[in-house]
Amino acid sequence: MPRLRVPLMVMTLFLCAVSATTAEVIVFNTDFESGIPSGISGTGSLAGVQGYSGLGLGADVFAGNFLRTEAGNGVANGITLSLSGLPTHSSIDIDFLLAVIDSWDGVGDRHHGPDGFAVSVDGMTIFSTVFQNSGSGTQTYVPPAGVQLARHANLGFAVPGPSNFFRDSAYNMGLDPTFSSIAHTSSSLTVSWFRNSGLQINSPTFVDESYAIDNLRISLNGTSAAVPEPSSVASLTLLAVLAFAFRKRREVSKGS
Ligand SMILES: [Ca+2]
Ligand SMILES: [Ca+2]
Ligand SMILES: [Ca+2]
Repeated sequence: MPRLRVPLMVMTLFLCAVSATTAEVIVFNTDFESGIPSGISGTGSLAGVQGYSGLGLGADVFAGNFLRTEAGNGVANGITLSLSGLPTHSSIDIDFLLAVIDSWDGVGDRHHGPDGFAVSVDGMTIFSTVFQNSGSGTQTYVPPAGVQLARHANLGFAVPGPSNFFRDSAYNMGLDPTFSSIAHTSSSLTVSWFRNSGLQINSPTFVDESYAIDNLRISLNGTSAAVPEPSSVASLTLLAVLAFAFRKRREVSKGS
């Protein structure tokens, strides 16, 4: 049956295309404009973005409210997102805007700092750095291209008012490759944002640096696609055309 070879080969290719098809699926997405979504716990509270408003590009722009905390060091004092029931996947992307607010003192300040910030996935730290906004210390974080949205800018918040010590910075961390294609396969996911050193308390009521996140999005990579992607649709169309041609040829062959 030599005429069967072509359709069978095409069908095999098509099945391969379907089984190899993967998709990116967004499983969590918030801009904090409708409150704090379920799944988020910790010390964060909603705050107006003040001078951060409008910083960013495209869909990832600071606006309205973000989730801010002035709490101390460690995961228990940070912000945590917990998701469960995730479909099969091979890795995740974490997109978020980060506001580094007021007097982060970097490394090498004589009295304060290093003011460290970290992110963990399922308890494993994947990002750890030191920020500097103030007039002393140095920053260890070197933002990749496109990540930094503002640095040493007065964007609001400090109780004492604008000064060189209470400047601010803004970053689109989703553009830092650290937060793309993070190996992860579990059906549950825990992401924590937290300080891991520093935190300067100037009075019982005034913490002189804080951070906030906005436009938080979690995407899964390598999920099984329920709907064939365009390449598979093209294969399906090709298969249908060839099957039709094959049938026609067989009908002609029978008739002859
Ligand atoms: Ca917002
Ligand atoms: Ca400030
Ligand atoms: Ca400080």
